[in-house]
Amino acid sequence: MGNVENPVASTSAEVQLRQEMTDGFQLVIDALKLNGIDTIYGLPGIPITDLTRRAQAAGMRMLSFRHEQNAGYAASIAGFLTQKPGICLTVSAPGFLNGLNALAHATTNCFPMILISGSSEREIVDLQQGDYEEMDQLAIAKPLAKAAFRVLHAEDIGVGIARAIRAAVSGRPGGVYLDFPAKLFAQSLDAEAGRKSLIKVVDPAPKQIPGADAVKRALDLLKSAKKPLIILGKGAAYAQVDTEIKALIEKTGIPYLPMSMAKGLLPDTHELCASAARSFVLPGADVVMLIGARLNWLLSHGKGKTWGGKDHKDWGGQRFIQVDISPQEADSNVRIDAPLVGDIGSCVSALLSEMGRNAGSSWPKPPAEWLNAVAEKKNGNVAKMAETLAKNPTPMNFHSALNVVRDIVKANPDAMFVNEGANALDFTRSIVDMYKPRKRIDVGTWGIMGIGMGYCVAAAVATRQQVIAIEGDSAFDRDHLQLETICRYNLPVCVVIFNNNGVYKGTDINPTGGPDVAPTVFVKGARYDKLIEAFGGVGVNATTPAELRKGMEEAIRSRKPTLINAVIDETAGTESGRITSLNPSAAKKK
Ligand SMILES: Cc1ncc(C[n+]2csc(CCOP(=O)(O)OP(=O)(O)O)c2C)c(N)n1
Ligand SMILES: [Mg+2]
Repeated sequence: MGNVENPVASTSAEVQLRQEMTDGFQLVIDALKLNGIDTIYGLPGIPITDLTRRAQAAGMRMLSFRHEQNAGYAASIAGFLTQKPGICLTVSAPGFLNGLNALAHATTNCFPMILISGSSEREIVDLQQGDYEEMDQLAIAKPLAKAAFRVLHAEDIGVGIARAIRAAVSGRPGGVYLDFPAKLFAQSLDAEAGRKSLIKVVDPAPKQIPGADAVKRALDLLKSAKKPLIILGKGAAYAQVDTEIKALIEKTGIPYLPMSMAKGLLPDTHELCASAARSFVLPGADVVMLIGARLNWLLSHGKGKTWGGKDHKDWGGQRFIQVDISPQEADSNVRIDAPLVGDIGSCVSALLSEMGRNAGSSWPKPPAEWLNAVAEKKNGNVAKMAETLAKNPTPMNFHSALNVVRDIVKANPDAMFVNEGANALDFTRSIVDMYKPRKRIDVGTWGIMGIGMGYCVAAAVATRQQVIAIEGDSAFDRDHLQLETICRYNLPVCVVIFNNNGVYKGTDINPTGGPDVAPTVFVKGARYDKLIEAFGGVGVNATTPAELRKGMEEAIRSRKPTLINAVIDETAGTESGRITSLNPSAAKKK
């Protein structure tokens, strides 16, 4: 073997042979690239360090985070924004567990994401012999994922990744777990056999066409309505059929409510947008068409006082049409009179073409009485809000700060907008209008804190737009070190911390009079702006709307990583923001 004269040099035949080999690392990279996946969010370590290096060397964008949970959130929202599974890559056991939170979040929110984790040796794990980072990760991931797979042989990597992609994006999207034991990466394989084992997934999210009878049933019900309402959910935003949805709203002339992440699907300033009259249209409507929106807690389960019911279990008088990709969604909370099952694009197109066929261009507009009542309520509320926003109290409060944010977003409608907190979330959602689809990304189905900085990174990377984040000082809790990630990649992110000295408010006191502060209270007057300065970013302390405006305008002009510590009146918030009623002790207090 080898060259007799020089044992280190190889014969050309050997070089040839080596060039024709591939390995597990390479096949993972090749399989992802073959399927148009060019970005990985993760954190290196045994056994995936070389995978991160080689992915970068192969031209993929490899974004290293300071915590897997944030990388996972980034991957999940990248999936939402791009309709391709976002990839999160972690090490075994503890890294995997850190990523798992985001995997469950992706599944709950119907975001396509794949968590790829390295794992320890099967035979040792299965005999529980105490391997390095030993854990049966596949078993743990399964209940939290839409699907979970393990690959043991390099020649199965192509199939494993193809299955993961299909599971993540087809039907109702979700989080998928892929378990890659350490030994897999080092396995070598004939390069040609490796190439042939890869799968370029054909039609990963096939259209699902609704039945003609279901379309007709839905339209008959809609036409019978005297007080119709359409609710757009984030599923409608995910579908990327913005023109068709706009056409449906405008052709029917029906007032609509966008759920939080559907804001901007049509501009929030659209005359049919009923956001400012939410508490009037929900109990008032007689027929409600849900498009990619579930009747979960965010819509009070379709019943109770919100919907005109007598108590929390009582149904209102509404009849529902539900457009959803999952046949199991209908009747989950109340009766659905007209389920329309299919992908949102196919369903909305089918509705439009059936409307056109039967009614020509003259689909009957809803009764003027309903439209006028909605408009009156909305205009009244908008005028009231304008008065509140025009005030300039000292110290700055949520409203006077958001008056600035509102102007900045209006002037920069393409900017991505990230939002988390309690009051910092609820006030922002209702005050800051969005003008374009999929710009607003937030706490989602769980109302989860800690998504912010991961979302900022992914939004900047996936869209290349300026990112603005409005963060409660507590919501920002889990995120501090990702400021380093943002600075390291020099991303155009402007984080604004609404600093009210705590969770909901900064005013609670310890009833015992002891030295510990109350559990919801933080260090008074903390300077979050100093955190980003540690990593070379721009820090701004803003105590007035004018300072906030200047800081945000400068951040957007410079595209430099910026953190603005917006000092907010610590008495201004309410317990749990808008969802005080879900809080058992708060409900008792009064
Ligand atoms: C992971 C997680 N932990 C805890 C909570 C409970 N929670 C809801 S809002 C919130 C923080 C609210 O405070 P802040 O972000 O400062 O907003 P503010 O109301 O003060 O503006 C917390 C801890 C949560 N939703 N998610
Ligand atoms: Mg706070």
